[in-house]
Amino acid sequence: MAMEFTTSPGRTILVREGDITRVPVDAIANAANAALAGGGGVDGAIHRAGGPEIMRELDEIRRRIGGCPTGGAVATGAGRLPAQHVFHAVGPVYRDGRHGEPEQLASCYRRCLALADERQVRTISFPAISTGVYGYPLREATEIAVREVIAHLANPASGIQKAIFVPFGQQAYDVYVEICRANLPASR
Ligand code: AR6
Repeated sequence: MAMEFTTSPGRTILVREGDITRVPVDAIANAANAALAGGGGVDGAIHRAGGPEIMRELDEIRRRIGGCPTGGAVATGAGRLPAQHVFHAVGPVYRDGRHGEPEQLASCYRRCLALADERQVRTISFPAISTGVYGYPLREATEIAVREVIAHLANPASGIQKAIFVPFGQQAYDVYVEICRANLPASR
C-alpha cells in the first residue's frame, strides 16, 4: 500500500504502509526517548535491523551531551539499515494536548528536517512519532507531521525531494492518506 502526493514541482510525499526499516532512504527518523537508551516499538526495530553500531554512536553522544530534550533529535549513522543516517527524535509523552505536546511534536519533525538539510539528504522517512507507547492520538499527530513536512518542502532552499511517511498498519495508513489528501493533490 502506497500513495504519492505532490507538494511542489519535483517534490513529493509518499505514504507507504509497513516496516520503516525496510524502506531505502538517505535518512530514517526514529521515535526515541530522552535518554537515547533504545527501547521497544519502532526504536527497537531500528536498533535490531541496524545493528550495534547505532547504539555505540548514541553512547558517545550521551557521554558528550547527556540525552536529548523532548522535541529535539540527534543524528547517527544507520549501521546495516538501507540508509546513511538515523535521526533519533524525542517525541512528547501525550497527557491531554495542553502541556506543549503539539509544539514539541512539531519541533521533532522540524529538527529532523533541519538535520536532513545539513547533510544534503534527498529522501527521508518518518514513523508516526509519539503515537505508540507515548500515547499521542494518531490523527492529531498526523495533522502535525503532514503540516510540518509540507511547510518544509515549500522552502526552495531545502534539498529534500521526497519525504516518506511509514505508518504501521492499514488503519494508520488510511489516516495518513486522508490527511495528505485533504492538504495536497495526489500525483498518482
Ligand atoms: N515501522 C514503522 N512504524 C512502526 C514500527 C516499524 N517497524 N514499529 C512500530 N511502529 P513507538 P513512541 C509504529 O511506541 O510512541 C520506544 O520504546 C507504531 O505503530 O515506537 O514515540 C522508545 O525507545 C506507532 O504508531 O514510539 C521510546 O521510549 C509508532 O511507530 C518510546 O518507545 C510509534 O510508536 C517512544 O514512544
